[in-house]
Amino acid sequence: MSRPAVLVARKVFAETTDRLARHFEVERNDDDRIFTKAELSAKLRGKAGCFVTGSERIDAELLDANPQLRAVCNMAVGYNNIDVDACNARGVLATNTPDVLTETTADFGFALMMSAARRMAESEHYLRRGEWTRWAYDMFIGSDVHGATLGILGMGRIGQAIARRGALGFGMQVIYHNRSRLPPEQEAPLGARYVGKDELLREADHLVLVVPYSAASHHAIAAAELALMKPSATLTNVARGGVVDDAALAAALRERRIAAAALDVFEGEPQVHPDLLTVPNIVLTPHIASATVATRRAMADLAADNLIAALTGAAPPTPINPQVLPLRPS
Ligand code: 8YV
Repeated sequence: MSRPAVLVARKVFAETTDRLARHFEVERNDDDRIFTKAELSAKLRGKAGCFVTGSERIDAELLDANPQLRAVCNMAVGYNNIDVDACNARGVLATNTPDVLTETTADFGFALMMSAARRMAESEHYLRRGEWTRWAYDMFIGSDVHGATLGILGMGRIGQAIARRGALGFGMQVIYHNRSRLPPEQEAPLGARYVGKDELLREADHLVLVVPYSAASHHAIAAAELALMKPSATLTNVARGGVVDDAALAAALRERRIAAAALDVFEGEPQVHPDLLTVPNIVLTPHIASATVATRRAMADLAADNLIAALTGAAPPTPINPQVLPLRPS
């Protein structure tokens, strides 16, 4: 029997593609160029499965052009790049990589929040420009993280891991807003208080966004929301671009309506809204919150585990839509 063919849509660890090659005919993308929609569709011809990242969009048109496709395995926890309804309608399995990146992403989210609060990027740029000629009592004066109120929008796994760092490591009061309230046994160890979104915006000293992107969370933070925040507050986004209205944020930062922001994700990335590049009080990183060697390895391994299981009749470890299982034969 011939082996199923799969596409690995982006360059990943050689160990990952070698492992997949023990099970499948693998087409790789060692140039790591992001395929256009038409190229991706053409590359998927004859493939039973694909290994993708957040950069590849999987939609109804692509699935219809490739009716033989049975599994789409994302190397990311967020899966707004995959039209899950379209997968469900066609019996295509979609998988993601939860859990393995939670602590690493929380570390980075916390680091970004601290950088914004203590003006690390802004002061580093000043130093590099050679402008540091003397000490001054109010030079890059920021706001404390310890003991402050940490506001979390989106209290999933990563939100809770950030809350844990704040509550247990930095003595912060944690408030959060989420679609649903956590059970008391999860709130209690964090001392976390569930609040409405407006209260979250009004009370947080440091607001961290960890909410998945969807039509419902599009521009969840725009001009009206920023207007509710304290002028001394910071905003950190490690969720997805599009959750924040970047133009509105740049205006709020420029006018010092909030103190500072830290963004790892951008609407339309890798493009960055030009206004964000010219405001001083912001830390900008290129979507690297999960980027440690161990975590990226674990994410790649889990995506590969899902693909191997899906196409060999085993149970995929982290399906998004398990209701499509068992998969039809190719
Ligand atoms: C990935 C992420 O690096 O997992 C996610 O949802 O945003 C990041 O960890 C990115 O999506 C690449 O697939």
